[in-house]
Amino acid sequence: MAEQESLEFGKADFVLMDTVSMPEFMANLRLRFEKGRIYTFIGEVVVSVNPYKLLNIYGRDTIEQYKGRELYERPPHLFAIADAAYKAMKRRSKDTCIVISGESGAGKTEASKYIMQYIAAITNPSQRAEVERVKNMLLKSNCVLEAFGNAKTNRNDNSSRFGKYMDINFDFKGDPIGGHINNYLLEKSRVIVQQPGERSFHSFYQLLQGGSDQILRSLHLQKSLSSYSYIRVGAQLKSSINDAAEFKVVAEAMKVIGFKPEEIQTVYKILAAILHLGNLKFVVDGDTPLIDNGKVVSIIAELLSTKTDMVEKALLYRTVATGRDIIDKQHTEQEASYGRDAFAKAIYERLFCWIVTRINDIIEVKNYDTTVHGKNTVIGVLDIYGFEIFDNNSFEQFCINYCNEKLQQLFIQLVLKQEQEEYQREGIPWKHLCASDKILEFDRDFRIRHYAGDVVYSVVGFIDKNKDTLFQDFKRLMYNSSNPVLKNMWPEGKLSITEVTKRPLTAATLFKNSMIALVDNLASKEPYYVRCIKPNDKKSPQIFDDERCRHQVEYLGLLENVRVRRAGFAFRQTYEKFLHRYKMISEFTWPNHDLPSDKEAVKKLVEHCGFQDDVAYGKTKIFIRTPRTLFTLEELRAQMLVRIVLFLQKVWRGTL
Ligand code: AOV
Ligand code: MG
Repeated sequence: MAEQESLEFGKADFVLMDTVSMPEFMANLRLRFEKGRIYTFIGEVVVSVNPYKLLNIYGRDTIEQYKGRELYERPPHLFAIADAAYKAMKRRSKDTCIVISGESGAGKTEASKYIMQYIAAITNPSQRAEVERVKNMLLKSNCVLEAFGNAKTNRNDNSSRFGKYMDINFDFKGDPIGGHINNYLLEKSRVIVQQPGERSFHSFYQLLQGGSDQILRSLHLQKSLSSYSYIRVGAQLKSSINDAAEFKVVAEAMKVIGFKPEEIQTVYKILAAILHLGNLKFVVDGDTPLIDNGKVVSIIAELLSTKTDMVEKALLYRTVATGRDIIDKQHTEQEASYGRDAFAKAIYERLFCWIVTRINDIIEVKNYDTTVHGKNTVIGVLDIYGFEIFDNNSFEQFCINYCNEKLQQLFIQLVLKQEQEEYQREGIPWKHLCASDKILEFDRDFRIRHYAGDVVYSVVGFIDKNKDTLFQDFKRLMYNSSNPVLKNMWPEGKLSITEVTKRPLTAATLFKNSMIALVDNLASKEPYYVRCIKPNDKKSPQIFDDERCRHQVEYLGLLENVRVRRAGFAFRQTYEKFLHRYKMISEFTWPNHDLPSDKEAVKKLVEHCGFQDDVAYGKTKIFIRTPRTLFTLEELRAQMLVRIVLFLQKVWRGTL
C-alpha cells in the first residue's frame, strides 16, 4: 500500500530519495504538489507547499487517522507533527514547541490554525466544561488577533503584521487548561500609510463595512472608505475577505472571549478616532499652525472621552521643561502633522497590545496547584511574519527580516549544527549554510545580504521609526480620559513632565531584546518544525514555479536537512569498531589486515564490496549515508558468520 502510494504520489519522506540532489528534491516536491500532496516529511520535519485552494484534508475523519499514531504510520501531515509534539509533551512531560517558518504568504498562519484545531480536537475526551471553555477561547482568539493584526499586502491578502507565539498549557491528563500569547512588534506605520496595492489593518474596513448604521452614526462615521485619508489608498481594492461578515464574526468572538460591552464600544471608538485623526489638516496662520477642520477635533474628543481644547492643545503644542520652567512650545506645521500621525499609530498599537493582554487575562491558567495536579506542561506554537521583500523596504521589513534570520539561525543550531560540527571534526566536506546578515553597501539606501535574499532598505524615516517618539502630551491626554478602559491603556500618562527624564529604548533595541528572549524560550523546548513553501507569486493553485521553489528549498536548507536526517538514520563508527564488526566480509581484512592503518583497511573493505559511493571517510570515523548499505553489510556479515560457523563445526567434527 505504502509502496503503491509512493510510486504514484512521489516519496512521502525526502530521506527516501535515491540521491540527495536538488533536481531529485524538486521533482518530488513538484510531483506531490501537483497530486495535491502538499505535505512531505524530512524525518520529523514537515515541508508544506501552500495549495492556494481548500483541500478536504483537515476534517474529523482525518484527525481520527492521526490521533495517537506514530509519525511514520500515516502520510505526512501537519497533524502528524502536532500529534508528535503532543505525545512528547504528554508521555515524557516535555515542553515542546512547533516552529512554523517560511516567507510571507507561504502558509504559516493557516498551518498554525490547523495545528491548534487538531490539538483542540484530540484533547478532553471526558468533555470537562472548563477545558472546553479554554479550548474555545484559544481558538476564538485567532480571528480577533487577525482582525487587528493582519492586513492585505502585495504578498498576502491576510498577512500577519505582528509576530505571535502562543503557549498552550496542559494539565497532567494532557488537557488544555490555559494559554498565553506573546505578540511581537506590530507594523503600526500601516495605520497611517500603505504602499500601492495594500490595505491598512482589516479592523478598519470591517467596522466601516460591517458596523450597523446605528454604530456608525454614534461614531460619526460614514460607510464610504474613500472618505478617510488614512485608508484611502487601498479603498478600492478587492479583498478575498468579506469585511462585513467578518465584522460580526469578530464582534461575536470578542463577546464569547469575555470582552465587556463597554470594552468593545471603546475598541470601535478608538478605530473611529484614528480615522477622524487622519482627516485633520493643519493650516498656517503666520507662524501659528491652526487646525483647519475644528469640527473633527470635537468628534475625536468625544470619542476619546476628553475635552476638545485638550485635544487641540496636544496637537498644536508640547510641554517642555527648560530648567525650572515649564513652557508650552508651539509646533510647526510639520511637527503637528508628525505628532498627529504618531498619536494615531500609538493608540492603535496600544489598542492591539491591550487586546492581547485582555485575552491573556482570560486564558491564563488559574487555580492550578502543581503539588496536587503534577507538572503543567506546554506546547508553544510560533507563527511570525515571514521574510519579505517589497518595492520599498523600511524599518518594519528590517525588523521582520531580522526576526526570520534569528529563527533560521536557531534551526541551523538545533537541527543542523551538531551534525555540521561532527562533519567538520571529521574533515568531511559540508556545504556551509550561513544565516548571514551582511551589510553589502551603504549609499542613501543600504543593502543587506539575508539568508533568503538581498534586500535594499530605504533609510527614509528609518531613524524616526526607530526613535518612535510620541510627545508626552498625548500620553497625558489619554490618561486623563474619563473612559476608564482607555485610561487603563496609558498608565505612564500619569507622570508629569518633570518626572519623564529617561530616554526610552529605541524600537529596534526593544525588538532585538524580545527576539533574544523568544529564541531562548524556543531553545529550551523540544522543537518540531513546519517549513512552508510558497509555490508562486500569483496566489495560484495551479502554478509550481520551479525557480521560486528551488530558491526557498535552498535557503531553508532543506537539502542539508535531508543529509542530516540520512546521516542520523545511517551509521557512523570509528574505523576500529567498524572493522571489528565487518572484517569477516572481505578477504583483505579477514582474519587480519596488513594495511598501514584501520582507515585504509576499511577503505579496502568498502571498495571490495562496491559501496564506495555511499560512504565518506572522516579522520576517525566512517560515515554511511543510506540505511540500505548498512543492511547489506549486516546481511553479508550474517552470511559469513553462518559459513564460518559451519566451517568451524566441520573442523570440530573432523569432517573437513
Ligand atoms: P503566512 O502566514 O505564511 O504569510 P498564510 O498562512 O496567511 O501565509 O497563507 C496565505 C494564504 O494562502 C491564505 O490566506 C490562504 O488563502 C492560502 N493558504 C495557506 N495555507 C493553506 C492551506 N493549507 N490550505 C488552503 N489555503 C491555504 V505572512 O502572515 O504574510 O508571512 O506576514
Ligand atoms: Mg501569517
